[in-house]
Order: sequence, then structure tokens, then C-alpha cells
Amino acid sequence: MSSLKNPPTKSRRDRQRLILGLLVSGGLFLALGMAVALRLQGPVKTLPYGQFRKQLERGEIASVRLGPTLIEGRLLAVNPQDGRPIHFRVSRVGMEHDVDLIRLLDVHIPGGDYEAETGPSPLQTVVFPGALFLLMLLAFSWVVSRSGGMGSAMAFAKSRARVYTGNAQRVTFEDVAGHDEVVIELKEIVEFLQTPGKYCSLGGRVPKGVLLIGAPGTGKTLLARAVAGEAGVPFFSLSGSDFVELFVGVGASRVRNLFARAQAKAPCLIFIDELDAIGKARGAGGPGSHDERDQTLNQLLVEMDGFDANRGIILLAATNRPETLDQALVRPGRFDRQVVVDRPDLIGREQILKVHARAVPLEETINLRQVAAITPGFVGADLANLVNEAALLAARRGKTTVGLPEFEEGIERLIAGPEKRQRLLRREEKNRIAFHEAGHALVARKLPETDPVHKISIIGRGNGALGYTLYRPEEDRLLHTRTSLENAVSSLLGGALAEELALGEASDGCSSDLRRATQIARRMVVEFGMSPVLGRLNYLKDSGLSSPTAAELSWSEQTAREIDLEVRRIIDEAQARARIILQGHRETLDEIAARLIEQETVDAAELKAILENAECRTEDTPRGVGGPGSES
Ligand code: NHX
Ligand code: ZN
Repeated sequence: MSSLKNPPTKSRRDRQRLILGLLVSGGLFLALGMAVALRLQGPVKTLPYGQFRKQLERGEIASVRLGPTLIEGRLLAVNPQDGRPIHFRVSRVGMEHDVDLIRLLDVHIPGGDYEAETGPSPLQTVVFPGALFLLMLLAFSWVVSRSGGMGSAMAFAKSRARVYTGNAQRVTFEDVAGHDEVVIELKEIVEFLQTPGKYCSLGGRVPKGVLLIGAPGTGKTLLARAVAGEAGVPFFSLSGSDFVELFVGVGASRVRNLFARAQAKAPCLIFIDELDAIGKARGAGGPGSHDERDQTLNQLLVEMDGFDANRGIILLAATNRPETLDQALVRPGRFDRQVVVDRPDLIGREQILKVHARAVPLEETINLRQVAAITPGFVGADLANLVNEAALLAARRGKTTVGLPEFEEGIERLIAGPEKRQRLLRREEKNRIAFHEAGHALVARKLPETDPVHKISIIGRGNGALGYTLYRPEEDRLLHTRTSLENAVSSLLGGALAEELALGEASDGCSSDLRRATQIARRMVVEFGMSPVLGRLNYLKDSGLSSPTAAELSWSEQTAREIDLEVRRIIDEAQARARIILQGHRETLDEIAARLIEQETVDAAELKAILENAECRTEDTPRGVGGPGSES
């Protein structure tokens, strides 16, 4: 899927060209100005007025031009080096009324070679600025024509839609894997496009807009291209952010332009990626003026109402935040069909992997179902990356085929970045990292309903983590009970807690653990109604914005305080549970940490063995605190 990603947006390149053009014309302007100032005429001496008069009286001056504030002229003497004349300049400010001057000039300038000047020459006032203006105009239109492909400044208003016609990169539903239900729904759209007349003859109303809703990387763009490819119609593709420009009105005229072009090519498909960039609720959002975006959105609504879907234009749009869209966009006659593009399930992932692995030689024994099983939560783009990473790793290892170990390592690289083995660790720090990760793992293993620990490691990773615990979420866990959330918090707190128990105090390394733990606890209270004190209420405002800032929360100060206290209570109780586990299994904790220091990583099977071994030795192991179902 990554190979089909959009090329980088054009607008940035255009802006760079514009700035370059402005710089070039600015430079020209400066150079010309300096040339005018220097007049390219050899040395010019600036004389004091008194000096000038003395020299005049001594007959050392050849010619004089009297300006209103300035006297310029040429000395009789020449430059001894190159024989060029020496010019001079005298300010006469304050001396304008020197009544003797004319008499002196009459007497001392040979041949009466003096004259008055009324002001700057026409060359200076008209020709130079005119030429400059023309030059800048030329430079500007050159830039615009380079960027927009048309020779006028109106290129700004032209939409940047990429148009795909013909079969060059035709995508069909064959190329889309793992979204069978979505494909079924979109096939209807294909029929509308192919035979627009068939549906309206029965009085049906052809949909104008279809909204694809799904997380980034789930393949929404690919699906849109496949619809166009299947229908064999032109495909106008652009991103919502292409409309958002500095200049008010540009976005709106781009929308107009886009629809005009589409009308000319009907039947066709228009695809707007990141619709939320223009479609955010009007008047909502941050400070400052959103006039530009509002105008763009208004224009889009106007165009959607204006075009006749029966002529075979269908608008497809993608967003991952449908709740932020302006309600006007999803009303009947606009984006009234909504198709959710979910993260793929096990079978979907296997199908997607198969598509991406078509060009990759796999080991005989590998089954892509196995790879799909260990990649819960991955979307199409992730899986495409994974196949690529695995192939690169196999090549690096000198193998001719790609096997499961390469996929395993590829997953870790995608989640946490490449290994950073070179980092030199002090012995105490290595020890601390080991206890930290052992703490996470032990708590997770001892509490029910937690994601199983897949691997723990004290090898640093490219993302900056010094050590990590890889949880492998159980396949297709869509809902999380209160217990599972509480215990996830416990496990997150287990790292710092283990440091504290084993080494006397915790370190500053746990900040991201704490952030995630606090986030979970807060959502339990504010969003999931899991606090008995605050009740089964969702405290987010109606806008349903997924990341509430203080201003978007709808509660009183009293409630705010109660929320804080409840979040605090959840964290404290989770920590208490983790503490009981770590204290009750202190030897196991030491054992896991020792094993980590010895071999740097411990996988799920080794962890299980350590835990079972420890339980054989001590029969009176305290049971997990989470109630029945506590696992071994
Ligand atoms: C510091 N780094 O800031 C040092 C340099 C506590 C053994 N003082 O919790 O590596 O503290 O379980 C993903 C997730 C950087 C990326 C967490 C990048 C944390 C990670 C900061 C282990 N494992 N902390 C952890 C850790 C740190 C960091 C991350 C990340 C440590 C801890 C980093
Ligand atoms: Zn941690």
C-alpha cells in the first residue's frame, strides 16, 4: 500500500519557487540600485563647501552642475594612476543662497562650463523604476507559470487535483485485500458510475458523496482508486490540506475549479483525502481567523448541492476523525453514505500480507497466517512496511528467502526502532533497566486480563527507550473491562515500583509509563463511566472531540476536583496491587532481572518457565489480587 501513497504535496514546492523568484527579483533590484548610485563613473570626492569655494577661486575646477541641494562637478586635475577625471560632490544645504557663487563660477570656470539642474533626470525617475517593475513582473509570472503550468497568476486558483485516467496505474478491487465488506458497499458506487441512468429511471437518488472513515494507513486512498479503476472513470485525487492556503479565497476558488474540471470529464470520481482539513466544524477550533477554511467549506457545500449526481460525478472523501466534521457535510445530499474502514482482523491481515508478499520470496515453511497472528492492531500501511523490513533484514543476513525470524524482528523495528547496542551502559544502570522491565513483566503476568508479555529486553531501541516490555495484545480484543484497564495501569506502574523495591528508589525513566497510566485512569473516569464517585457519565462535550483540552470539558470546578481525586485513587490502588505482587514475588523479580542482565532479552516462553519454576519452590505464593481467573 505504501507504494501507492500519494506523492508529496505540490504546494510546498510551489511556495519554495515563489520565494525563490521573489529573492531573485529582490537581488536584481538591489544590484540595479547600487549601479545607479555608483553611476559607474570613476572616483567621486566629497568636498566641504568651504574647500569647494577655495578650489573654485584657485581655478582648479573644470565644470559644475548646480543641483537644488547638491553641487557636482569635475576637477581640472586627473587621477594620476589612470588619467581618469576626478569628480566631486558638495552638499549645499544651508548654502543655497550663496549670492557670490554665480560670480565666482563666471570668473573661475573656463568657458562658462556650469549649469543648473532642476532635479533627478528622467532616466532616474521613470526609466529605471519602470524597468525594475517590468523585471519583477516578469520574474513573478515566470515563477507562477513554472509552478502552476499556466502562464498567469490565476494558477493559484487552479485546483491541484492529480488526475488519473487511462490504465497506467490502474488499481482494482483485486489490489484491495482485507476489506471485503467495504468492497461490497463500494461496488454499488462503481455501478452508479458505470450506468448513471439505470438508477434514476426508477426514481432513486444516486448518492453524491461517500465518506470513508478509518484510521490512517487502513487503505482509504487505495479503496477510492480502486472504485475509479473498476468503473474505468477519471479519478481526481487531492488532499483537504491542498485547499488550505494563506490567502483568503484561494481555497474556495480551487474548489470551484475542481468541480468545473470534473463536470467536463463526467462520469468521474473525485477523492478528497483528509477531509477534516477543510471540513472541520465552522467557527470551532483554535483562536484566530478561520475565514479561509470556512469559505472553502462553504464553497464545497455549494458545489455539492449544485452538481447533478445523475450525470455521474461521485465524491469520495476520507477522514479519520468524522466527529470533527461540520454537521452540514454529513446531511442528506452530501456525504450521506458513510463506510467504516476498520483495522483489518486476522484474516484481513493475512490477505493484505499476501498482496504485499507477492514479490517477496518466502521460506517454504512460513505461513502468513502466523505473521498475521502476531501483528494485531497493524493496518495495511504497517503491514506493507513490515514485509519490506523483513525482506531487507533477510538480505542483510545473506538469506535468499524471508522467514518468520525476519518478520519477528521487523515487527520490533516497526514498533520501537532498530536496536542500539552500541550504547555504553554503566553497570548500575543496566541493573536498573533490568529490574524496571522485570517489574512490568511480572505484574502483567500475575494479574488477569492483561495483554500477555511477548518479550522483555534491555537492549536500547531507536526510539530512545533504554529497555522495553513488548505486550502482545490478544487478537481482536475490541473491548476492555474495568479490570483489564486497572491491571494495565498496574503493569505500567510496575516498572518504577520494581526499581524502588530492588534499588531503594525509582528513577526519572518512568515518565512515559506514568503518562500512559494516567491517561488510562483519566479516560476510565471521564469517558468510560468507571468511577463510582462520578457515575456512569461521559464528561466530554457534545462535539465529541477525542482529545479534550481543559476548555472542551463540560464540568464544574467541583467536578474537576472529583475527577482528579478519582484518577489519583485509581492510580494509587493499581500501584498497591502491583506492590503486593512485586513484594510477594521478590525472588522471581530478582530472577527475571538476573536473566535479563545475562542474556539481554527474555521471551514469553522463558518468562513462563521462570514463573513456573518459582511457583514450584514456594507453594504459598499469594494469588493474584484481581480475583478469580488469576493466571499462573
Ligand atoms: C532519561 N531515558 O530520560 C533517559 C535518558 C526507565 C529503564 N533520563 O518505560 O527508556 O528515561 O519500560 C517509548 C516508550 C524514551 C519510547 C518509552 C523513549 C521512554 C522505557 C525515556 C526504561 N520501559 N525511558 C520504559 C526509558 C529514559 C523514553 C521511549 C520511552 C527505563 C524507559 C527513557
Ligand atoms: Zn517502563
